[in-house]
Amino acid sequence: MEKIVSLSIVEQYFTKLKNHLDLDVAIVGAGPSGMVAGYYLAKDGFKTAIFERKLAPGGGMWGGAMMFNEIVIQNEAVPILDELKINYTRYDEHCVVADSVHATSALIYASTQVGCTIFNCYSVEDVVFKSEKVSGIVVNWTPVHLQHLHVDPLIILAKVVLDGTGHDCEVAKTVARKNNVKLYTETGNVVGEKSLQVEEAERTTIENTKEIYPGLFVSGMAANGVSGSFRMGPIFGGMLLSGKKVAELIKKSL
Ligand code: 48F
Repeated sequence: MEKIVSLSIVEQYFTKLKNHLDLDVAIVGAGPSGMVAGYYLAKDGFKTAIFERKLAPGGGMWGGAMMFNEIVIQNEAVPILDELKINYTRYDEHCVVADSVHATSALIYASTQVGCTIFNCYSVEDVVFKSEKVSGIVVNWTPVHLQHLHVDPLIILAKVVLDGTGHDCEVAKTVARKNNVKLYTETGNVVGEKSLQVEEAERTTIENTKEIYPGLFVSGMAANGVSGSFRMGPIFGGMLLSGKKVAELIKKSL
């Protein structure tokens, strides 16, 4: 039995990894926008995987506001909650509130249930850059980064890469910095996030969700950071709508 425990895990894991070395869509970051995008892409049959640095997927959604574990979602995004069977309570005519632990775990369940694989403990440290196009990601174990070990990474090819890394816009920054290219932003670079302004930020999150370089899309707070818009705090409708929008844009591009 001892051997079966180890062998079954090793064989199954490497089968899974082998099946995901060449993807339609590689999503960087399992925050709400990345997981919603993963849900809508995988549901329609696109080979999609999310690579998440941390042990637990979920990004900034678990903690609610200051660890009061409730989140606000405005009406426009409620159909996504309904589709993903996420429970909520109506607060007023504009918005509902949801338990953030329930909502986050529901997003993890819904996206993986339709076939989007999440690889946790993976840090994306670079992209594959071929023929002036983002064509995949370069990954390593998060503990390798934490320990500053000099260990070479692995490569995952993808027709499209989605930067869902949140406030840090890590993939977009790397692409601009390392390849001397101009992103489709006002400055040609990552503009950087502004301070808090809820309504404006919720609106621009969706507006800024787009392809910012051939093969590279952005969603969620990464979209706002790249285009220089505001943050919004513990309101999540924009994140969910951004994930849905980017999935639609990516489907059209493939
Ligand atoms: O920040 P995050 O939750 O992304 P999001 O979808 O949602 C933002 C909200 O949570 C919140 C907000 C809403 O009001 O402002 O902040 O934009 O999740 C981003 C995920 O990406 C992972 C990170 O650990 C987090 O789980 N991540 C970041 N950089 C990397 C990464 C990387 N280089 N490789 C892998 N994962």
